[in-house]
Amino acid sequence: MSNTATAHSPLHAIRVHSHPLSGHVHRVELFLSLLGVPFERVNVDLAKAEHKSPGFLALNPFGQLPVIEDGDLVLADSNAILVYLATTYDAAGRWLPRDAVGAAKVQRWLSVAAGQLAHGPAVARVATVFGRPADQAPRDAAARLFKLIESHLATQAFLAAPHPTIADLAMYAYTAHAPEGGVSLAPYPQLRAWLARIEALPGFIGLARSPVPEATA
Ligand SMILES: N[C@@H](CCC(=O)N[C@@H](CS)C(=O)NCC(=O)O)C(=O)O
Repeated sequence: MSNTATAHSPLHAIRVHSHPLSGHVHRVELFLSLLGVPFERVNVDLAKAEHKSPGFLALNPFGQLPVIEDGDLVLADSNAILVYLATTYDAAGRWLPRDAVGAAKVQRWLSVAAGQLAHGPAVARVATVFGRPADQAPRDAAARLFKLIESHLATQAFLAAPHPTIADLAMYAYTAHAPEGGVSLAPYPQLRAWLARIEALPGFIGLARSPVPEATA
């Protein structure tokens, strides 16, 4: 799919409060890049707890990344931001279909991204990348999720529609980077082919690889 026609472009770059290792931030920056919407990063130092500072809490009382500023709009939560960007800047309505069933199929996977993906692969990765004690439970949860996705992708190229949607973007980074958390993708050829299809989209940008040993088997 080529860069989507935009409903309109913002008059100024969208500000993304960001961290280079965050998969939640990545899905927002990836979508902006695929849409061709200009954005600028404001890096937030999680190690220095800048996300709990009064200034940041004024933007997001939950004290989490990402947050965007688009003119006067301040918006937190990665999946809410994807919905906003699709509704505002994708005139064709392909990234978030407008019909009831199409939109619901996308929402189903946004819920998985905020649920099983966040609690499985993302938790496993955060432990190794940030040097915290690793636990087997999120790795087992990741394997259960990937097995399910593997069979889902046996009959379709993308998660929620015959073409890529924001569901694929929300699910991408913590799946692609699961080996950094000790979860191998080797048993899931359909899943790896789906990752490659996303990586082939014009305007794709990746999440930085972390310098940790990766699971390969
Ligand atoms: N539901 C939120 C979760 C975001 C999230 O967990 N962000 C992490 C960075 S990847 C964060 O800010 N963690 C710091 C904290 O929770 O204190 C979203 O989708 O934006």
